[in-house]
Amino acid sequence: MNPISQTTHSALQKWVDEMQALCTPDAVAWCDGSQAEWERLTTLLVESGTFIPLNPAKRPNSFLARSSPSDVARVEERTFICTKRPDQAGPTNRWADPAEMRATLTEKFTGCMKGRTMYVIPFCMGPLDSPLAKIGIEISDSPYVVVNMRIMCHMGSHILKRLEDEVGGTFEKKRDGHGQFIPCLHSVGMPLARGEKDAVWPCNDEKYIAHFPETREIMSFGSGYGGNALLGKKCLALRIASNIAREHQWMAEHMLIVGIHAPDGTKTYLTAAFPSACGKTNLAMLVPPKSYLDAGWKTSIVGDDIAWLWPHADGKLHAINPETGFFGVAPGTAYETNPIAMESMKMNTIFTNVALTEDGDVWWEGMTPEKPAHLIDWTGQEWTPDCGRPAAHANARFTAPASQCPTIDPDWQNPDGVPIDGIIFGGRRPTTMPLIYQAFNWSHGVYIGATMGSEMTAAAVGTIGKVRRDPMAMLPFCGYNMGAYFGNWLEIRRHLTHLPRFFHVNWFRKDEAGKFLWPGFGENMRVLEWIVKRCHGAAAGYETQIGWTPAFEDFNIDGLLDFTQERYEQAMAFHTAEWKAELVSQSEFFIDLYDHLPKELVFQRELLIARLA
Ligand code: SAT
Ligand code: MN
Repeated sequence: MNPISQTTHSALQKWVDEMQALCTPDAVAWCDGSQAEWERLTTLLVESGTFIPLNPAKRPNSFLARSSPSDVARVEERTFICTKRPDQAGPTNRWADPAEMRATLTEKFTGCMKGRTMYVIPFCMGPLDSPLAKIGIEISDSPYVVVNMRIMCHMGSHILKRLEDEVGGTFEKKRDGHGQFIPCLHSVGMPLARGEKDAVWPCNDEKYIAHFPETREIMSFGSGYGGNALLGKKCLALRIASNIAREHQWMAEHMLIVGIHAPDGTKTYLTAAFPSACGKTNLAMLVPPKSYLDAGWKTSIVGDDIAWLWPHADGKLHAINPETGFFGVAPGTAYETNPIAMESMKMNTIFTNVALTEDGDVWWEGMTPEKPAHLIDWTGQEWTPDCGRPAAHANARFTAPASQCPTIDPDWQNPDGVPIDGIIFGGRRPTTMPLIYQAFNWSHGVYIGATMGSEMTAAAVGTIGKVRRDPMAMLPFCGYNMGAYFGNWLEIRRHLTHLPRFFHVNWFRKDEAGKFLWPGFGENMRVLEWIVKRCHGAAAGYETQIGWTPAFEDFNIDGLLDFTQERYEQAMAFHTAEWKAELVSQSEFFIDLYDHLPKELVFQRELLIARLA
C-alpha cells in the first residue's frame, strides 16, 4: 500500500513512510494537538484501562495512570550515547557503537507496532521564534505519550506547518536548524496479535534509550514512562541539545529558572542546578516568608527543570525554558511545602503512579498531614494506613501545564529569553558545605559546578558519607564527554560582556544531633536575597578560603525565630579536615575525566589547596 502524503516536507514524509514500513502499525495518525484530539485520546485511554478519569468536581479534565511496576523511572543502565569513538561519549556515559546499535534496534523495531496506531507528533522545544528552538518529530505507539507531550511542549499542526513553511521558503530563518527536525522514534515494544487484549500499561522488559548525537537522532524502545518515552525532555532537550549547544556556543542545562522581584521594582533572574531530590521544583516555585511578602518581594518561575542558555547580542547570558509543562515528583508535594505546584495541578493534569481516593481524587505520601483511611494504591490494590506499603510510588509524577502556574513569569515564552544574573549550584551535603558561598570568578564557578555532588545516604554498604559527584546535575544528561563539557562552560565566558555570578548553596547541612541547621523551603528566600544583592554589587561579602560569604549581619533573619547567630555560624562553618577529604574525593573524580579535563579546572583545584594550606 502506498501511504498518502501527509506533509509537503519530503524528508519528513520519507522518514515516516520508512518507520511505518519498519514498525508495521495498523494505522498512522498525524497529531494536530487540538482539544478534540485530547478528548479522543483520553477517552481511548480510559476505555483501554490505562487512564482512570478523576472526579471532575475535584480535578477537572484530569486522569490517573498506573504504570507497570517494571516501568516506573528512567533507566540509566539502558541509556546509550552512540558515537564513533567511545571517548566522545566519555567515561560518565554508556557508550555503544552507532552501527551496532542501529542494527540491534532495527531488529527490535521490526513489526513492533503491530496491532497499534503509530502517532506522528510534531513538537517544538522552546518558543517557536527563539533562535534556540528545536523542532522534533516523535513517532510513538503510545497515546499516553501523545497526551503528555501536548502538556510538556508545543505540539501539533502549527509546528508541522512551521517546518513545512521553513523548507518551502515561505518563512524567514529565525531558529538554528531552519527546516530541519530531530527524528525521535519510540515504541513501547509490545506488538499485539490479532484480537489480543492490550495490557493496561504496555511495555517490554528489554529497554533501550539510544542517542545518536552525530546524526541527531533518538530511538527509544520498551518503556512508556517519563524521560524514557517523552523524548523531547531529557533525550532531546539535554542529551542531544548539549551536543548541538557545544557546536554552536550555547548551553543546554539541567537547571530551573526563577525570577526574583525586589521591593525596589528590580527583577533578577537566576538559574540553579541541583541533583535529583534536592527541591528544584520547590525553589523554582518558592513562596517567600511573610516578612518578605509584606516588604514586596516575590518570585516568578520560568522553568523547573531545563534551561537553554546563550550569549545574547546584548552581552548577557539569556535563558529559555524549552518545556511548557511540569513533570514533577508528587510525593512530598503539599500545600505546606509547595502551594504553587498544588495550584498548578488543579485541573488538566495527568497523574502517574499516585493513589486514588474514595471520592475519585489523588493522594500521595506527604500531601496531607493525615493519611486517608482508605485508598487504592498505585498498583491498584486496596490500601489502609496500617498496611505497611506506600500508597504512591516514590517516583510518582504529575504532568501539569506551566500556563496554569499562578507564579508563571510573564516572559516565560519570550523567544529572547530572560537575562541571567546568577547561577546557583547545590547538593545534599550533611557536612562540609556551608549554607551559601560565592565563587571568586567564572572559572572558579565552573569548578564549583564541576565538583558538585550529594552525599549518599542510601543503605548500600560503604557508600554512606561518600559523595556522588554530579557535575552541574548533568551526570545522566550530558550527551558527550564530561571533560569537554566543562570546556564549553569555560568557553562561553569569552562570548559575554556581562558575567553572571556563581554561587553554591547547601540546604541540607546537619548539626551533631543530625538535625538540619537550616529550615529550607520558603526561608531559602533569605539566601536568595543575598545572592540577588551580590549580583548587583549591593551586599557585603567576606573573603574566605573557599569563596565569598555573607556575615551574620548581612543576612536577613527577621521573623526567623530560633535561628541564632550560633546556628548561623554552624551552618556556615569551615572545617579544614572536611575540606581536605573533599579535595581527595574531587581528585578521584578528576582522574576519571583526565583525558578531556580542561587544565583550568586542575589549576582551580591547586589554588584551593594553596588557600587551605
Ligand atoms: O522521567 S524524567 O526523566 O522526565 C524525570 C527524571 O527522572 O528526572
Ligand atoms: Mn530533572
